Amino acid sequence: MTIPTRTQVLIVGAGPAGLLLGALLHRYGVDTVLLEARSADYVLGRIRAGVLEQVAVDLLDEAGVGERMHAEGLPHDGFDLCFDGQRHRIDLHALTGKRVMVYGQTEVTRDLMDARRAAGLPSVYEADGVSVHGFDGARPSVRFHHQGATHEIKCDFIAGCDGFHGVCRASVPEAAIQRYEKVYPFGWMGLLADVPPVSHELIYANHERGFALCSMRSATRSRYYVQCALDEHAERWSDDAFWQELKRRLPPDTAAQVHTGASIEKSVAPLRSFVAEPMRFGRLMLAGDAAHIVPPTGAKGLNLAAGDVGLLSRALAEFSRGSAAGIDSYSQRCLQRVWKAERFSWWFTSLMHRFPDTGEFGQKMQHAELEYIVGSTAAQTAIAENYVGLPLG
Ligand code: FAS
Ligand code: PHB
Repeated sequence: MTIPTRTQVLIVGAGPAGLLLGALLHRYGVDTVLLEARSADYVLGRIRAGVLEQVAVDLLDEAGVGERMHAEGLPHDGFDLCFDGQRHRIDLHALTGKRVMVYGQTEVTRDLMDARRAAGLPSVYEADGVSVHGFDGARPSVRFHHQGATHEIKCDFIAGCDGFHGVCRASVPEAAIQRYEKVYPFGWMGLLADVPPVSHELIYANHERGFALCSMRSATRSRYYVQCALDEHAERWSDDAFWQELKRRLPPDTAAQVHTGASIEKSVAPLRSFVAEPMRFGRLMLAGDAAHIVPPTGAKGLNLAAGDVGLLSRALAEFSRGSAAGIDSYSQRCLQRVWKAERFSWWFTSLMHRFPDTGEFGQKMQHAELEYIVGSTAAQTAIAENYVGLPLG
């Protein structure tokens, strides 16, 4: 492949944000080049999100990559809250008229990569030493090394879709950016296994030993999480130790139905809430985890990334037709939705996890809120509205 020296939008990062942005811009007739630090296989090997909001489903359809998602994804009308050995269903569809789609981030990424390859759009994987330049003016550019050669690509905009540890946000002058952050005093240990899920819907469990989540990727592949100490390492846990701990955190009748088996993947993820403001710096536009992080409790990370690039793709297409209105309002419109998702993710994490400093009074508050929720249609509607996703605006 000949690497171009110029394009309209240079996308840094081939996660869901970068790939979906490239697919949407292709639909709108805007040229892009995609740069990714890792190999495509490495990106596909990362096991992450599992739940898509309708906004994300609609954007994937608009990008022309929804076929396999509709064929293989699992529409879910509700999920269970579990505490005191009882499961209580939150009926998303009855409360909001909406549902969510269970379809793994790995499959979303695969569909988007396949579509980009089929369209012959330039993508550079294993791009080393990416650096971004001139975004405070009208002629930004990106430099990188690839297969022993150094390249520079001039562009109209740089889309920083390079995740929390990427180079784009890190390249913004300190005085131009404000960060908000909360790091949680625990992590999630996740396990993926080719066993049938314990239930047809997700189960979020609040237990004295810690939070647990029963999720899935299909009718034959399950994804489970247990809250763990921050310094926990997955390799220190046998599969059997994981299964035993998961079962201890579920009601006995549910635990008895858990299908166990060998793990395909097992990893520990830290939990953090983070927002960088603003999300635009001249011709550098941040989207997805490059701009914000949520604890995965509310299943918002991937969905926020999709919402960002839904707004960004339209703004960049408008700019190519002569209007800067979308670009100028991008950051403010994204952050309105980002902060609401940050609040829900923080609240749901605070409700469902055991914190070292909760204390007996704090425990009583958690328990009282859970009991209030299961007895209140209004409280359940508030949860459901946020879980199915707020409008893109
Ligand atoms: P991503 O981090 O997915 O993608 C960024 C890409 O940029 C990566 O491929 C990276 O290699 C590349 N990159 C980085 N630096 C670069 C550079 N200098 N040059 C070029 N490329 C560079 N969300 C949920 O909703 N549910 C979950 O259960 C869940 N679990 C998660 C577990 C983990 C361990 C992590 C880290 C996140 C999890 N998330 C979850 C959130 C996750 O799904 C993100 O929200 C989602 O990946 C966001 O997508 P992107 O913004 O594209 O960022
Ligand atoms: C997942 O299936 O990975 C998943 C589902 C829901 C969440 C977090 C993770 O809230």
